[in-house]
Amino acid sequence: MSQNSPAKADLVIVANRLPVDRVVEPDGTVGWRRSPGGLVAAIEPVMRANEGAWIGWPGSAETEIEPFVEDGMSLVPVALTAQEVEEFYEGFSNATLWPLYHDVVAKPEFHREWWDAYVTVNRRFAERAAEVAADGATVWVHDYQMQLVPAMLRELRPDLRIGFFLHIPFPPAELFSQLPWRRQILEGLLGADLVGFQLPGAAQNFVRLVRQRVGHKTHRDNVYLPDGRVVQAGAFPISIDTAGFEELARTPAVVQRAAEIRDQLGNPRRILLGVDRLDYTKGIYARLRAFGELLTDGVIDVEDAVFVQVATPSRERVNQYRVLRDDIDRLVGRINGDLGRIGRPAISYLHSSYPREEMAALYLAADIMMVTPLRDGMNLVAKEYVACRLADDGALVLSEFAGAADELRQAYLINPYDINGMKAAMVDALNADPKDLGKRMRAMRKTVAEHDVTAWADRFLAALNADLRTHGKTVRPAKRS
Ligand code: GDG
Repeated sequence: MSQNSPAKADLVIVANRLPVDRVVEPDGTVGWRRSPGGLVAAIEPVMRANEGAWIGWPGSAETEIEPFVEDGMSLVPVALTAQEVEEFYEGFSNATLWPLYHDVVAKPEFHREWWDAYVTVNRRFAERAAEVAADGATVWVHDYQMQLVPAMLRELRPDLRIGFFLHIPFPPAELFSQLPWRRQILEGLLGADLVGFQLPGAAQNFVRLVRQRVGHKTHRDNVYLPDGRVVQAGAFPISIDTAGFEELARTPAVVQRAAEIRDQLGNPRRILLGVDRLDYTKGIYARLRAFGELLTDGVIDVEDAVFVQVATPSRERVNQYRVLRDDIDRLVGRINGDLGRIGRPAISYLHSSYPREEMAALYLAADIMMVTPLRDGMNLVAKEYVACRLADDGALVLSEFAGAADELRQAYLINPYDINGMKAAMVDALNADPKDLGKRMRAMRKTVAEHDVTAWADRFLAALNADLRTHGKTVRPAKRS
């Protein structure tokens, strides 16, 4: 290990990305900025309480960076070559696993050299974690890019407590079984003591596959390995930094910006909003089509309602994402060309990413939030919208195929494949009685207030350490402010 190696950590986070982005200042100096997102916010307090370390890729190829401390967090970069970025990240992670785990809504590609790169990179992460973890430490591995790390790490360090959490769906056996390396992935995950999923159904899919494909004994959510070890599966639905979003939504500058946005859009009676990474799982195409048809049918008028779609650039080097971008560009162009008027485009389409404050202002400005994924592990945007609606107004149209639909039962739930059903729900939401909207929103706001991201992290870590309470080392809970 290098001289700059961090002190051994009692809590180690392993994730594809470090929680910081590299920034080059105007004067040429290079620094780091904490990346936006709930995961960092949730994990940071537990990291501080346990002098934790975070292992991840810094985000650019071919950069060897020594471990460093940023904003009080000990960060341990893992380098990837340009070829590994292509084969491990863009290839196996995002063109094989991502579509396979999302109901095969795009065709997964299977390439043996991508798999080899996945194995190599997972081993590098596992080795780094083995070096950094203190005796008996807890290691929390995140997401689909890292599914082999638990078993590789256990082999190197049997003393560790290892947890794994999958942020995306875990598919049913019928789909997962397409994967040529299905058994290796299952065995990789079984290296963990606790394997967490967003929903109970995903945990059941996993346990059933382990029984069928690996042949271990299982009972309910437990897997019994021949060596006597028990692996527990379970559902841990992730959430957001609810208080943080409420605070943003109360900030005068954000409130003022929301009014400004409405004004700049020409003060339409209704604003519909979509906010997504530009991803084919998010159902952006179908929702814009539904809106376009409502205009064509004369049910709504462009003078009356506008659709704002923020599509954050994502995975732009992966072919399916390029195709999607062209499809959406064309659809937006056609709808605006056919149905817009001077100064009144039907859809305000923004292919760009924005600061958190602007996101909160958009949530505040929108009367109807459209979250219509074809499949989504959770979908945090739905929860963020709800958290920002301090006045208990606004409507959430939500796909029943988003994990969030399990908790946000009072949303207008839709099947994103059923365009007529989606149109009907949009009309219902547009014409709803404010009292009814208030009742729905209050109930949903209560849910996200009670189940925030800190509660999620605490619950996962408590379950991971449950049987250590009496013998062994446990992770200290975060100090609450
Ligand atoms: C994966 C799973 C699961 C988006 N654009 C901007 C921006 N965002 C933020 C949103 C939200 C997050 O990114 C997106 O989270 P989602 O949950 O909606 O979707 P994925 O990126 O696909 O996340 C998903 C999640 O992991 C957590 O487990 O819920 O199912 O697919 O927080 O606000 N934030 C800023 N500017 C943008 O332009 N600041």
